[in-house]
Amino acid sequence: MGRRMFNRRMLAGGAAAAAGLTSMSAAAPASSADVSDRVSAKTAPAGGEVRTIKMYAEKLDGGKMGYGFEKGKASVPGPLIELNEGDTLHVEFENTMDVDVSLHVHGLDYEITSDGTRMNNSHVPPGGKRTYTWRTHKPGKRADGTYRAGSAGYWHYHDHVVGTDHGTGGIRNGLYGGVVVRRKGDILPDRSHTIVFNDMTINNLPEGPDIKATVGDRVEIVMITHGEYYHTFHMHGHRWADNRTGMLTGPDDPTQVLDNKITGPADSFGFQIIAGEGVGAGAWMYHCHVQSHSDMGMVGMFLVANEDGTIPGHAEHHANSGDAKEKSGAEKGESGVEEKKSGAATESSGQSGDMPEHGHHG
Ligand SMILES: [Cu+2]
Repeated sequence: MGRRMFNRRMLAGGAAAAAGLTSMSAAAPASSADVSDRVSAKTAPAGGEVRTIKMYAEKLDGGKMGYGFEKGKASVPGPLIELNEGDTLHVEFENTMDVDVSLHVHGLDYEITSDGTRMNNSHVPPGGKRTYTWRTHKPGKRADGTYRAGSAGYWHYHDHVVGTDHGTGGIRNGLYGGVVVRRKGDILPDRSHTIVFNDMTINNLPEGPDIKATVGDRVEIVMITHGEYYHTFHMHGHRWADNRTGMLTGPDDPTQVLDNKITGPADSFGFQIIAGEGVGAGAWMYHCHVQSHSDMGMVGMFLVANEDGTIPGHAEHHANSGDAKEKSGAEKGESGVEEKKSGAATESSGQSGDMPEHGHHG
């Protein structure tokens, strides 16, 4: 995939730059076996854009419900929404379901009319539409001289009315998704994946989705928890920092480096890792580390391939076992994981994770 992805990324990135779009991550250099080949990482621009996107709530097979940018394209999780500090997003939301639904966001600025709860009548009846407006701001100082945090961070959105006034039924059935707000200068990933521990599932699947990468890819994980339980998120062979970006700023940054983090309902965090850095290609597990939870299927694979597409040990595993893991993987395909290839929105608008280009303006 190396050569093809290289060209697609460069083309998409060029188009994005020409259009003056700031929400999509810029094109990354070709994926490389050695990250030191990169001259410098791409970074987020300053925010300040005003954009409008469409969002739909839809019923899906198996009793699931999902959000999507296009009709008929809803997914679980819903598509990742990316903003830069200072951006405003108008979400033209439509309810295609037969029950009331809403869109409620964490971490961003919104007026009470965009709260997405019954308490203030900001939900949407069947067939109805409503525009939710989310704003973000840069860090700064208040009039009294105190520091005001910016909006940058890993956040999320979810329904707040299906089933109960807390959206318990909506969340249980899949009405949730990730939000990333970046600060000017933040390093941009090559691609992002949203992983949601929801009750005893990952992304409402019988077992966790595969996350695919090539050695050297800068992969962003947006990790969200919902439902009834506390979990611990663990990745094999890769680590991150327990701060806003998941990355250390330098040798003197005292932030703890982790490969396991406790997470409870409505928590969210994110980080970037270089696939296979220092450890190479492989089928790396990620899972909840509460033993009974991982035994019940809260396990997925971070499939890190070499440039030639091979994954050491992985093929043998499949050949030997022909096990349930492979079967379920074939059934779910790649739809279970919400993936957004940075800078690729112009070439795969049908993909659930891409911000639609027509939604950008200003
Ligand atoms: Cu768990």
